[in-house]
Amino acid sequence: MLITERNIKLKAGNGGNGIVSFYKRRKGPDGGNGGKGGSIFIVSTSDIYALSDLSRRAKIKAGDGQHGMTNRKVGKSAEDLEIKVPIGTIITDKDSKEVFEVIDKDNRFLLCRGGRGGKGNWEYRSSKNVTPMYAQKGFKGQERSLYINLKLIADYGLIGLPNAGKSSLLKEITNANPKIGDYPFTTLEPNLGELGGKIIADIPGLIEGASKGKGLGIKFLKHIEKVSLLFHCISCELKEPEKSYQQVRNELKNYNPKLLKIPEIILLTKTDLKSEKEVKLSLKILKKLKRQILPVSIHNWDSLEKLRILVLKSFAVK
Ligand SMILES: Nc1nc2c(ncn2[C@@H]2O[C@H](COP(=O)(O)OP(=O)(O)OP(=O)(O)O)[C@@H](O)[C@H]2O)c(=O)[nH]1
Ligand SMILES: [Mg+2]
Repeated sequence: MLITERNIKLKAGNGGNGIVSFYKRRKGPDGGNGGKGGSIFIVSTSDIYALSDLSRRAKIKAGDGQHGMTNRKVGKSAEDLEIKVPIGTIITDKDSKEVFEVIDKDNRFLLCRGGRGGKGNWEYRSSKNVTPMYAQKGFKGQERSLYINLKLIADYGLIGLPNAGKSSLLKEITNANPKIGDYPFTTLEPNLGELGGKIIADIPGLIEGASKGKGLGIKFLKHIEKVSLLFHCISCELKEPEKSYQQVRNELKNYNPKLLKIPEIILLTKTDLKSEKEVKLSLKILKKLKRQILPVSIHNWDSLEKLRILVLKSFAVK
């Protein structure tokens, strides 16, 4: 499943304590310093599914440094951790409001600094005090409470009336796992899926008046403003498919007329529910719109394969 949002706590390791200790015979101090706590780094990756590794963990903690030892031995430092996040991730510290953007391929930066180890009593020896009875505690590792948000810009959009089968298609052709229901407005938030490195957005169904705030779709139209191709889903259950088409186009136009300029392909969906003759009739009606049309059904593997190929080779579409 493509994870695009996550709340997570990160805690770098604490430094180990310095210790108080003395050489047996010489009596001088020999308490060693504590080791350093592990730090946490963020590393960028082009794997857009990387956040799913974080999904099972609400808190990630790096190890603590070891305490100092006798004979001036420094405690072992803990290993640093690296957290992989996809390029396009925005990390916000919920307390300090600092924002970290992961933009480039080779980003690696420190997010939580591990605590320094405390000094052992050997470090505190002086001519005035040859037997210091104190040592320093290790410093605390940095802790952050974060909101991680992956801003994926969709390449393609799935649009249409509620219940047209948009989410079902996204589920079939990508590894997204959206909610599907036999009622309108099943999708409440856009779903994103990936196929061949392209991101497909499935937005909630649009209804008449959507551009004026009816239903849910309008506030999500911004997700498809920058797509290079729209898949306009029309269910072949509809008696007047061209009306459904115009309704949705009207809403696009009212929201932003530029949306009408985006190339589109019509998907006549749920073809298994109608006879071949009825499907042909719907196709004939829709042909008047002078768009490329693909009849599809989630129960027809061939049609889904054609759709996948269309997505993968969409540069061929003008
Ligand atoms: N028989 C059949 N049913 C389908 C097909 N595609 C979708 N459905 C069913 O149609 C209903 C609606 O599907 P969704 O994928 O949730 O539709 P949607 O367009 O995402 O709907 P909203 O999110 O409400 O806008 C569900 O009951 C699906 O199982 C299909 O090709 N054939
Ligand atoms: Mg849906």
